[in-house]
Amino acid sequence: MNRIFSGVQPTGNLHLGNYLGAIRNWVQLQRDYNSIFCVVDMHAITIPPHDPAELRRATREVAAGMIASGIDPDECIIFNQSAVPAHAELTWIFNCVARIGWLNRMTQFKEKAGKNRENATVGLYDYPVLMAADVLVYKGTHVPVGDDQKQHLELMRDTAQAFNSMYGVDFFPLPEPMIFGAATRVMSLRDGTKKMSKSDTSEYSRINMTDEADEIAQKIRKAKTDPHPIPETAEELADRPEARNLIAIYAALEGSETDAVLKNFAGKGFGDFKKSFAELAVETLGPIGSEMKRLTEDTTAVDAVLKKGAERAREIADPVIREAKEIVGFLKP
Ligand code: AQP
Repeated sequence: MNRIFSGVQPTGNLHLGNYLGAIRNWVQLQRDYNSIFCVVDMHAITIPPHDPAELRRATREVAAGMIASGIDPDECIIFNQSAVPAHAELTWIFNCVARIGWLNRMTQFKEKAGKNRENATVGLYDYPVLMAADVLVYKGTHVPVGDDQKQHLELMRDTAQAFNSMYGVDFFPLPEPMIFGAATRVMSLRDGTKKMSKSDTSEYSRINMTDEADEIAQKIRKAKTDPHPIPETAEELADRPEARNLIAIYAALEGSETDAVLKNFAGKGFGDFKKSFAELAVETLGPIGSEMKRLTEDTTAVDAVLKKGAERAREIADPVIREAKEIVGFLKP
């Protein structure tokens, strides 16, 4: 059976983009794939400063978000990355395979490092190599991600191929990205050209999965739009990024297409649309948010899922890293 691996960073509150672009798709995939879902806490420390207590809170919250959204911890593996040392070990081997030129092309590094690149951590620069190790240490074949991660997937495939050819083996698979539907890139509610992100300083830029109904409604009411009514065709949304984003999110929440939403609302103003939008968002996220809160009040259940998940993950990763080390020529300990 094919194996999927995907992860979420515990870098803040889970939001609608993480849900529509990633977690909701994983819930569908778990039936057909051997599935590993990871809270990537090692990735989360690549941008300082960070607060250790907040990292622990967010790690549990992400795991709770996966469980509350419908990922079954008995069927799938849910664990936190730092609990499986093989991720770090394979990263070092891959650091000696991947090329600086490849990493220099990564747009996410450029965006996240900002203008003061000299001050970025080595970890942030090396992020895509750790991500390659995350998937390949399980010989993952498919990686469901948002469309922002396509470039990292290319680097992962290049690294696997370079390792195989460097050592004359056919050891690592070349993982395929899986990118889904209308909301592959949910944009900020304040700026339709920026992706919705946990680290955006504006709370009004995103809807968190644990937001209460009145917070969701308020954020949607305040979401940036334009003065024009809702058009009849998707082409007319081309130069209206905020309008396009809200319609796309609505379609994703409803499980329909942009055209169907436009048909329903064409000619109306955004005031009416936002009321229906808020109802739909509360209906979808409300029960998930409540369950997440219940699961994080007493952390025993989430901690038990992560512990069991890490044990199962190590059972798969340990033989792979052992063999990779032998291929490289490291003596057996
Ligand atoms: N806005 C988004 N639209 C669609 N998918 C998204 N994802 C994240 N933001 C959006 C998808 O969620 C999964 C987990 O992402 P992540 O937390 O590991 O990293 P990220 O993409 O860097 O997410 P954030 O929210 O922007 O976090 P920060 O602010 O910490 O960088 C991935 O599959 C991602 O594609």
